[in-house]
Amino acid sequence: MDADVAVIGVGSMGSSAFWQLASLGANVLGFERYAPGHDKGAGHGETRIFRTAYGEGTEYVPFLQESKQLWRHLETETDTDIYSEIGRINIGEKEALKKDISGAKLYQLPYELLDAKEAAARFPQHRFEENDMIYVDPQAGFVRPELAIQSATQRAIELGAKLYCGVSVTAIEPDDAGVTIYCGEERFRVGHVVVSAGAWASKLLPQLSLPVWVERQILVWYRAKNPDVFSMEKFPIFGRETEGQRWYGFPSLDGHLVKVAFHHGGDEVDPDTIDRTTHKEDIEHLSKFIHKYIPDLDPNAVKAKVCMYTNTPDNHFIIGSVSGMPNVTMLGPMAGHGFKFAPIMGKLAAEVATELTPTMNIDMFRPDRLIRV
Ligand code: PYC
Repeated sequence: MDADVAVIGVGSMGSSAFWQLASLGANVLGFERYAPGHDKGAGHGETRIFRTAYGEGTEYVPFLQESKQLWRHLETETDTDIYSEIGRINIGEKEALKKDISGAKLYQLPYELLDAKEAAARFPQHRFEENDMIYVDPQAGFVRPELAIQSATQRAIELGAKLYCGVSVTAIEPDDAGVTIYCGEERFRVGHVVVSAGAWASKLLPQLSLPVWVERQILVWYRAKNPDVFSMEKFPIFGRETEGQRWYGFPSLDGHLVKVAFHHGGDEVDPDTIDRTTHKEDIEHLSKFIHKYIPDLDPNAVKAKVCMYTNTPDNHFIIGSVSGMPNVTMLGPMAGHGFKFAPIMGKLAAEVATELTPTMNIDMFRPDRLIRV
């Protein structure tokens, strides 16, 4: 055996599983086709949203609470500044905010609800519609994804894990006694694998016919005309539903540029052939929103990046073991909203992979709800 456990894909989720497995004392190998914190998958772009109430389902709230603790723990272990709690506003008609509000009530989370007039006085950078309601989540913030991935990976290595970087896993063959990992001509034999390959997960486990699809997403940076009002202190993260589109943005980290993006609405792509160049037509719709709703940003985009969501049919994550494959734990795909949960989901996957009882109930994420072996 080359190791107890191998993590296939040391990215957004895999780097946390790698760290958590090493923390549990497992003999662990990681395989990553690019360098940790690369920009070819779903773990780049400077910022990722962290929220406390959760429109995707109140069931996520306890996972968020654990996740925040673990982000803080990773910061302490690695002496880094990964998570910044600067608050978030969610803008939409009342119906769109219903789940945030019910989650906040259920878990007694602090929040405020503003009408458009009140919000315009507090957040003059935004233009609001008359019917907009604004949910303020003071305990939300953002995570720095590249730093998070690199820190978790580095910490795992310090704890004894071994990383094969720049190595593509071409196939994995699980059997009753363990798993054979193929990297071209080279083979490794391990007791268990955690598959955290994101957009590549279905290619690595073709026998599962995962009903997931990869979506091309564009992150865009706009220049602030008056940078002072887009600072972390004055411009919280925002999420917004406008004209049928969900979009979101962050304050300026460099004192000049503000990152904004649509949530969904991208084309279905193959991760091996995706167009990573951005084009005028990728950006123009968002730029119209910027012009109309955040006019203190110059609507001529300064830069843009491509990233990927790997969507599931019910929009929930895929995490846990697969019936008939006792030595495989799936950690993702994460349906385009997983980064904020990385440390708790990595921890839970590490527990499953080492046959510990998971410290939180992950039934809602079980792979078997979607696949047949
Ligand atoms: O959690 O708001 C979010 C989000 C936006 C894009 C990906 N996740």
